Amino acid sequence: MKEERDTNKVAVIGLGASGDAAARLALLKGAKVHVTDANSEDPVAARGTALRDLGAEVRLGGHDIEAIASADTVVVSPGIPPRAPVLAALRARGVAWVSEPEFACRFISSPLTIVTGTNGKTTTAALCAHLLREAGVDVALGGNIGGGLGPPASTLAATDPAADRIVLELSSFQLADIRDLTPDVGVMTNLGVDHMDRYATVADYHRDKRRLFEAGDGNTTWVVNGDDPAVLAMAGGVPGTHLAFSTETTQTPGAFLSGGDLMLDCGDRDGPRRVAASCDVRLLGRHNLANALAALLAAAASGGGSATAPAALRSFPPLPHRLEPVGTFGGVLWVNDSKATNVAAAASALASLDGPIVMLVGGTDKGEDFGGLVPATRGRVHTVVVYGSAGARAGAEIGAAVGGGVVVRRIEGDFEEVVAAGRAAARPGDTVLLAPACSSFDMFANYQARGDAFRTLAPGGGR
Ligand code: UMA
Repeated sequence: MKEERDTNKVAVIGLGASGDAAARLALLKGAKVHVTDANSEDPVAARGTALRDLGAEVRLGGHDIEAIASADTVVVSPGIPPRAPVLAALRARGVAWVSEPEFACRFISSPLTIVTGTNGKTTTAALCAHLLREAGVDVALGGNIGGGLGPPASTLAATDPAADRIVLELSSFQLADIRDLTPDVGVMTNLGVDHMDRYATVADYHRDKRRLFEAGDGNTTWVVNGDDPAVLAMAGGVPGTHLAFSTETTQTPGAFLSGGDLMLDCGDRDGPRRVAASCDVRLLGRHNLANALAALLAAAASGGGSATAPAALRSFPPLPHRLEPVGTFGGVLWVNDSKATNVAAAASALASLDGPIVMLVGGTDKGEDFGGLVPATRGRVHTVVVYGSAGARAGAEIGAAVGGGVVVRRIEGDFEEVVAAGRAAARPGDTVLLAPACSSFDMFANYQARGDAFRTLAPGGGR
């Protein structure tokens, strides 16, 4: 039997940053809004009170399936996994839902540059927006990016006047439930393994990433990683214009390195041209050269000229929690890469730094094989401090794969003890690198809080 739906009602499930923004957008557009969260504590409670004052119906501490199912549009927060009971109940009733950026984009008419990928998507999206801004384009940045770097897509959709171009970072969780959202420019930075606590298989995770390519049309320009066979396989045969970036080979049309130069060839009559020098990129590591090439291509495809690129690259600082140099204390450099929440990202961080390194690895176990870190440790890392709920498994897998020559030290105490163990192992000239390869939720609210704690504890003075 078909449900009776209220065509002017929007239900929003989850009252985090994205649910809050979606509910505000729906209210602004004159919809009746039902907002619900399984949690009823602050900050969810405070958001609920504010939305109630704006006219929303708010249900906290559980979900009212009838109230959700009676809405014409159901918006689901990205942190709610598909197997959550609320979604299982909706599925059983034949009720479909959309992700928050999909809902937002129904109210955005500006062209969209969408950036996704396993790693590097925040840096690429933020740098692309910066390059466009410095080239004089009126651009807004948001989406998954969070961390104070940009708002949810719904906040951008509620902004009047709208920017001429919107750059959105989207996660696989958000891409899973898009429907009509169409990228003008779509960027895939790379495809690796992540979120194995949410997906049964890597193929399931990649299936959600593939939604980006399914969302485009013949007018979409694709910017893809020419060094990543999984990306190339996924993008192959997709309608639209294809540009690739590479740090390994000469990619045309696309972006590549030549000597110390960053080269661009957008497939136009100009052919390959030098746009900047590698040393204009202030970010550490070869993977950030790849991100810079991706951002340059995406900015060019989004209407940004390249004349301002060298100065724009030079004025783009390291982002917080992404290979962020915290300082040198007692001759030891401390580097915060708290955003390295999977093995591939942590291995990239390691490969970007010269040894000797003391590495801090641990947090919530996402089910990845920590042995994947080992090739990048060779010749660089002398001590790995493992901790948190993944600590025992990380220690065993790294220890087994690395053999002798590297000390693996397990800390069962709090994060202050972890940092103290890092300090004790480091000698002047060393780097202490926080690249946890895990999410943070066993000890912290999120990776930002973990990075902030590392920054605070790094100078010492405590234990
Ligand atoms: N909840 C329910 N019912 C359930 C389960 C959960 O109501 O059955 C509630 C929770 O109590 C919580 C809310 O749903 O209040 C879930 O919120 P959320 O986890 O979706 O968090 P938001 O604050 O909306 O943040 C999300 C993104 N978080 C995740 O995808 C986990 C943020 O990305 C993003 O910045 C924000 O939307 C705006 O778009 C962060 C992230 O870590 C940065 N992303 C992951 C990553 O980059 O690896 C994907």
